[in-house]
Amino acid sequence: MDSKKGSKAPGSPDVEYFFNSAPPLKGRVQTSQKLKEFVEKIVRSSESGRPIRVVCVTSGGTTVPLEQRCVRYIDNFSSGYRGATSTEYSCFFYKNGCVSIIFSNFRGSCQPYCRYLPHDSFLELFDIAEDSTIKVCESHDTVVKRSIKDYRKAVEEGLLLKIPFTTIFEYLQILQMVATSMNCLKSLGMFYLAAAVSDFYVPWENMVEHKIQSTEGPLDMRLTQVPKMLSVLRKDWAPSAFCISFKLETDPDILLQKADMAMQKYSMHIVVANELANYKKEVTVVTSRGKTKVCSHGKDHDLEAELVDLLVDRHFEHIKKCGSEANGA
Ligand code: PAZ
Repeated sequence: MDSKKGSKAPGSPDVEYFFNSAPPLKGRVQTSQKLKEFVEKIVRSSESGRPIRVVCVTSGGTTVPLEQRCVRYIDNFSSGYRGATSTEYSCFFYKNGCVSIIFSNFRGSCQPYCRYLPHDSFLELFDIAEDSTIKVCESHDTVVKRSIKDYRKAVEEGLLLKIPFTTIFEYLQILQMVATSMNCLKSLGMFYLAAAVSDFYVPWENMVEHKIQSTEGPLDMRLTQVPKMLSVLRKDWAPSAFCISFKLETDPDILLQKADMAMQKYSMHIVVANELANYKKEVTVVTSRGKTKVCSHGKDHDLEAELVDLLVDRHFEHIKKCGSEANGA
């Protein structure tokens, strides 16, 4: 949207422009410190003979603010279920203790270890006992205990670090920080980029400060293309990490072709292709070796179980391959 007269929108997508013109990330110093401590702890464990894999899972949508003092924004449909569920399965398939997850998620989207809790109302979880204390309803007792236990274990053992974002500016600044912190882990790092990231945005300097007024008539918007950060992640931020991106389309006729293109263009190791109409029931794992369909087998079965199992195997192969390359094999 060209609402600030005289300011120049960049003619082409540009990574440097994006980062230089983005509003500073709130809490950058604290986030960077937390990341540093998290990764250092992992490196220490790896040095003492217990190689730990680190998976950065991105999850949920991103918003594109339309005003600097944001009242309105562009959003998307992503619930964060895939990222949250995959986080839990990753802990399972790598075997607890052998993987740490950096879970970067859209604020308010699904969280790991919460998927068995009721979605409708938080208040339905609780009852007031006769002595006026609050207790969990008997019907939810088992799932609540299990969620608390699994979640606390993951956090206390340093296996889960959550870094939330809301806007596209925050998402990409955080991804850059996480990726550069994980670079030292080389092939032990994996990126599982399930977040639905906006392809278009309004550069901060072109954005009006105050709420857009309807009295000014119809709204003409010009959105700039978000630079393709996947290439930067692969080439500069964490070149040895194992990278999986997701591709969502609504038109089944172009889905696999777009996934192939994404794999080649951004040098992804794997692209997981899914179609909006059935993304909870079926995905296609696209690799240079071919395509594999992964399906859900019913209402109570998450396809993420098979998906993560397959991806963990591929990550181990990648680690092995990088190890033999480093040893000149
Ligand atoms: O978050 P969710 O479980 O509702 O949806 C997951 C998904 C469809 C956003 C994910 O599988 C995906 O395809 N992410 C990438 C979307 C894209 O930018 O193409």
